[in-house]
Formats: sequence, structure tokens, C-alpha cells
Amino acid sequence: MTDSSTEGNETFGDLGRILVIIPTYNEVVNIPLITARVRAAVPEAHILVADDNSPDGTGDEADRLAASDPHIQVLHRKGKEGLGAAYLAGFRWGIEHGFDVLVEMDADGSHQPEQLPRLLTALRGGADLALGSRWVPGGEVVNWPVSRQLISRGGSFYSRTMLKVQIRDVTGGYRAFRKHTLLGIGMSEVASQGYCFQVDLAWRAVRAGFTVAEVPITFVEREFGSSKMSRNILVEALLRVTSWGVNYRLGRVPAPVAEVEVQTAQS
Ligand SMILES: Nc1nc2c(ncn2[C@@H]2O[C@H](COP(=O)(O)OP(=O)(O)OP(=O)(O)O)[C@@H](O)[C@H]2O)c(=O)[nH]1
Ligand SMILES: [Mg+2]
Repeated sequence: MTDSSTEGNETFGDLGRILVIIPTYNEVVNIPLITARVRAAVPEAHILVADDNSPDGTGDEADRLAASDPHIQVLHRKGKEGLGAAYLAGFRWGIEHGFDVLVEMDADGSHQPEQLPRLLTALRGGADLALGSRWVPGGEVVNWPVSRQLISRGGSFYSRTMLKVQIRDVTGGYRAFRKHTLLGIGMSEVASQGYCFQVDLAWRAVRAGFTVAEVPITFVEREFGSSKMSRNILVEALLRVTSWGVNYRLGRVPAPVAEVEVQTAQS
């Protein structure tokens, strides 16, 4: 079940230039569907597909889409380096190209473009970071196996407890950042890759004193293609979150240093 109607007919030009970054690895069926939905839902937004040289030809398909739509661009990366690295490269690209709002969105339809206005509205309301949340009132998951729900809820609970953050859905990956938020969280120190990349960024934003808003979303299980979720991603998250939590309690985790590390070229 997907929500095919965009909420409201609002425009978001007052937020500046909006870039939706879609990381892809073997999403050839999904990429035309998701880009079309983003274009329909928020027509002023631009899209950057960050593809890690997918063997199934997602990069070529994205190039075809980009050739017929100036709002779509493709960042071709040399090989599979994980979600975190793809997003960091996308953020840098977006800031260098003069974007003011940078959105994270999966390619597989789990993050519904029609709900993007909710995240953008939260930024307009004063948030520095808007998090799409499954685990706040009004948030939900559709067609997700109980095993995945347990991992997600358990991961959020463990991270919240270890890191003492109040965010209910700290592992979620549907997010909108104001540019200044990304410039203030020390992106160059971020090394985490999979699930814990999302925890890392949210925790950094909180420690840097930014306002984080959780916005309810309906998360829909992917219909096409296969999951890249793996045991390694879970183990990485568990080890990193545990080590961050222990060091935090020992007073060894400073607040992120604001660093303007990207040259902004207005285009
Ligand atoms: N560029 C790039 N994208 C990736 C990589 N790993 C995953 N992705 C993309 O990141 C998004 C999320 O990955 P998914 O496989 O859907 O992971 P998930 O949402 O945890 O798993 P499911 O719920 O089972 O779909 C998708 O758009 C993937 O194509 C990677 O190494 N590089
Ligand atoms: Mg997914």
C-alpha cells in the first residue's frame, strides 16, 4: 500500500534549493519509479542519484532519466562503499552545488516521496534536522516482517539508552537537513557506514545543539529488488553504538566541532 497523493499543494521555495539524494545499489527497477514520484510530489526539488557502480545497470538507467530531466543528476561512484559513504559524497556534492536543504531517501519506495512535504514543513517550522519517524504517534510500518520491526525497534531502543538521546526512531533513513546542520556536525569525522550512519548523524546533531524534529511517516516494505541489510551492518551498528556509549559515559566524547569544510559555489 503506498500513499500516492501528495499532501497539499504547497511549494517550498522559501527553504531555498532542495536536493533529494537517493543512494543506489542494484535498484534498476526502482529508480524510474522513485524519481517520478519525487518529481510529482515536490516539483521544485532536484534529485541526485548516488550510485555505487551497480552491476544491474542502475547507473545507466539513472543517466537515461537525467538526460531527459534537468532536475535529475547522477553521481557515479567507483564501487560499493556503503550507504554512509554514498550519502557523505552526496551531501558534499549538494553543498558545492549551492543546495540549501539535503534530503536522504531510499530508492526502494520505503520512504514515500508524497510525505516529503511533512519533513520540509518541519524545517520551515524551525527544525535544523527533520527525521521521518516510524515510532512516534502517527508513524507506522506497512508489510514489514515482525523480525525487521524487532531489529529496528530494538536498535532504536539500544541506541537511545546507550547514547541518552530522546529520538524515538534514531535509525531511520528518511531525513531532511538544513545545509548549516551538515556543516556543523563534523562530517569529515563520520566513518560509520550502514545503520549506525543514521544514528551517528542524529546523535551528532543533538550534541551540536541543533533542533531535531521527529515527523510521523508510513514506512513501506520494498516491493522490488533485494535488501542490502546484512549481518555485518548489524554487527557494525552494535559495536559502534556500544563503544560510543561507553566513551560518552567516560566523558570521552566531545560535542562535534562545527567545521565549514565544503567550499560553496553558488550555481
Ligand atoms: N550507493 C549505495 N547505495 C546503497 C548501498 N547499500 C545500500 N544502498 C541503498 O541504500 C538504500 C537502503 O538500502 P536497503 O537495501 O533498502 O536497506 P534497508 O532499507 O535497510 O533494507 P530493506 O528494508 O530490506 O529494504 C537503497 O536505496 C539501497 O539501494 C551502497 O553500498 N551504496
Ligand atoms: Mg530498504
